Amino acid sequence: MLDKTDTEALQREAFRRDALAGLSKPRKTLPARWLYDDRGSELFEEITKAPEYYPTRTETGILEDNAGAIADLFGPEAVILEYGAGAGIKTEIVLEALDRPGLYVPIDISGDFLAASADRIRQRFPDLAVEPVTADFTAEFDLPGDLPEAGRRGGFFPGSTIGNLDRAEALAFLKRMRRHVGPEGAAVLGCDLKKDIPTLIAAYDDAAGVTAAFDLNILTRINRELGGDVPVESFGHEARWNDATSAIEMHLVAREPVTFSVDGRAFSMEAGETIHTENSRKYDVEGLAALAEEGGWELDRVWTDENERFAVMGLKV
Ligand code: AVJ
Repeated sequence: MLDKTDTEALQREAFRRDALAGLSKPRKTLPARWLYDDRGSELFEEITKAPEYYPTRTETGILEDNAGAIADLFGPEAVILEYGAGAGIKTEIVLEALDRPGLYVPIDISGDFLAASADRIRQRFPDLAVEPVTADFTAEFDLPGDLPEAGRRGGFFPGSTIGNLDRAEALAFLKRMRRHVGPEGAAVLGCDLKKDIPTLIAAYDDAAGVTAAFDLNILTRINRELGGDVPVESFGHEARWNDATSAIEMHLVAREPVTFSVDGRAFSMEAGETIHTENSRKYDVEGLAALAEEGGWELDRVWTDENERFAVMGLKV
């Protein structure tokens, strides 16, 4: 087992590699996963409460309204595998509705975060067995070898996290989850839907500036963790719609010419040049169902809200 200091050192090294590589590209990028340090996770929590950011409250409403049907899909004594363990209230809604759940397996790359959410679930459901797995679910990893055999295995992937993956990654993920749940398995997948562009842009550039602070925080993190001197005040946040990839993109825009260094390497940007920090792909139900089918799944049910902003899909093998 790696201890906490080792894990932190490895993470920092990976961040350094990703940051230097991304900033060296002709079109600068930083992988979205690095947005989520402690401050970034806190700011994301705040985003979910912003009036413009409809996905979290819409998905929560859909899960509440259909918890019984979701529990039926998973069946009695289910073993629930949750990919990314930060969904909090959404997880509780599903676990609460299940008929004698067999085991809850939260999977997350951040060990600290995982331990904290596993503890919260144990307190809330004292009779439920919980077995956290520290892993990057976008890569191959092993499930615990001793999963109970009685019930069905069910994947739970809420939050439209699938939107952060490109097509190939999303397909690989769907296939991996399919292998994990085995021949009798099921899954519940939450996904934000394509809609009018102003609604999407507002959701990723809220008036109170929380999303801007979330995006800019990655620069502060570079300065703190990688010995950078990026002039954070010289950057602004922008949300853009990319029609070709059907994605909202977050960009950090240099408002003026800037030069800075990170880990001793010098970088410069012209006014208006950007660092692309996140993709949030939007699907329509047909497109996502087709992708799921290619990944080895059959669409069982689709639950949505009255405005069809967000979809929760029930999948079966
Ligand atoms: C957590 C990745 C689903 O894409 O909507 C929210 C992240 N970024 N506002 C999303 C996010 C800016 C969020 N996901």
